Amino acid sequence: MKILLNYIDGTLKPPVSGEYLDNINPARGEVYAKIPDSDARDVADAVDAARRAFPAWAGLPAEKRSDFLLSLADLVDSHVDELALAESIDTGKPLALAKHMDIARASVNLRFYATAILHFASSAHPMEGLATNYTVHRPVGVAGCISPWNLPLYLFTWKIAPALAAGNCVVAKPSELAPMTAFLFSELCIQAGMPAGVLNIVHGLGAKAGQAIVEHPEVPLISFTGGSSTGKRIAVTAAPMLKRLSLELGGKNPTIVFSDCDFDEAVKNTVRSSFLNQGEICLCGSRIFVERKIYGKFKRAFLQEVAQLSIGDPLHPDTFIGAVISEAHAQKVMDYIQLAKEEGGNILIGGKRHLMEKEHAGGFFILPTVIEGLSYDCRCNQEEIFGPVVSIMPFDTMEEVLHDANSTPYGLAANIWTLNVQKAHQVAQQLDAGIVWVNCWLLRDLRTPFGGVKQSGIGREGGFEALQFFTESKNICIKH
Ligand code: TXE
Repeated sequence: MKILLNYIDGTLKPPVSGEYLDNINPARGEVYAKIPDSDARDVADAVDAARRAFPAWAGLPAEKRSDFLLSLADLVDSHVDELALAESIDTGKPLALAKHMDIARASVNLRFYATAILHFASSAHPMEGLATNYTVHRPVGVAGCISPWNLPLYLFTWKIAPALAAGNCVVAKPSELAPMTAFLFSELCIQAGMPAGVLNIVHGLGAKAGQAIVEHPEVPLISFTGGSSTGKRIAVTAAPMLKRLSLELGGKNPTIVFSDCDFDEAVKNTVRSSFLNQGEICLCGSRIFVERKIYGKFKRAFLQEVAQLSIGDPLHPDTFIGAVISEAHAQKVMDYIQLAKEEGGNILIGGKRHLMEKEHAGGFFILPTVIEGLSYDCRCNQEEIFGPVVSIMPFDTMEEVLHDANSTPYGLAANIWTLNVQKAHQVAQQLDAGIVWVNCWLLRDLRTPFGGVKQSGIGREGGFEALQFFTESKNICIKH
């Protein structure tokens, strides 16, 4: 059985406690690896190492830091098959998705920030005849980066790449539910000759290792992606120390289908935006509002496509829906399906666990589920389920759909389907969301701001926004 280690001060180390946690393969429901049950002592070692490494790393020319990140990207590319297999086994997601989305994107994240830092220039503000101001962006110190289980290496690199490119050293904690690719990444860091202490990876529980990172007084900024309730806890812990926070939290995203859409495209993409990665993406649409004129037709076509989705062994090349992350999460999703029935919902398809045989008999599979008849304000339409479950509802007017779409405490992403440009602009402008896709979904340009409004988070990642988050701006004013 594989035993993972922490990556601290350039070397792989067991946890100080000597204790390990089980790492479970969700498609089999079996323990297949052990991960360090780290605590505040491991975090303290990691922070010390990061602090020691900081002056030299921050003092390197940006080109040098860029070179390190580019070599890491090359190593991710040359290990894509191994990393994708590890990601699939660790999370239950389809292998093909892990390869083409997760690992491909991890490499792109590293390359993007390796090159973005070369263009992150200082600005000058001359005061005619009096003085000149110039503003420099300095790295902050030790950044804490805490990432979730749904897109493990993808979101891990999305945080550490800008942090490192900007000249910070990092103490990172991947999710205890999906730690494997971060561990493999630490081996790649050693191979790439990353200077000791620049990146430190501490494995373990959120409430113990994660909390210790947030509590550590020498970690002045925290970048977190995960559940909204965890985000709030982090904010409470960080507030008395006035730490800088970037919180990317949950979503309950609306998909709005107008009758003047490209029908086939809308159906095909709504299936994808509902069920990709088992619906375990914060950007997935989970409330589908369809204009009443085409509601019946859309529902039939949508259900027909959903019925054809292949669910099962994540390693099989044709699988579209794999296992959800854990038994506890599967139970949470099933509890919401039960609640939906109590709230008056009618299960149009799915609604059950998908039972498999042999080595997958203990796996955490849930059939893609579509629910009709729920009111816009019931709990199933307001709370994040984060699984292969969507609710479909008819609407009559733009005012009505805007009201219902904006009714949740969340505001991460939204999806609009219409060929009427004017309508697309009107609706997009009025939706409470940080990201709106019109006639597409998950089309990402990494230069654009990424993040949510309301309970979906604080701050923006992506592009120069992330580099700004990971740096302090200092203005220097020189009198002529
Ligand atoms: O996430 P957690 P969980 C949502 C989704 C899901 C729910 C809970 O609805 O059902 O959150 O999932 C670390 N201090 N999303 O419990 O706990 C933890 O170890 C510091 C949405 O798995 O938020 C992990 O590394 N860190 C989402 C990370 O936080 C702490 C992605 C995320 O775990 C901590 C995942 C603490 N006190 C879940 N407690 C998205 N928006 O993409 C936990 N952690």
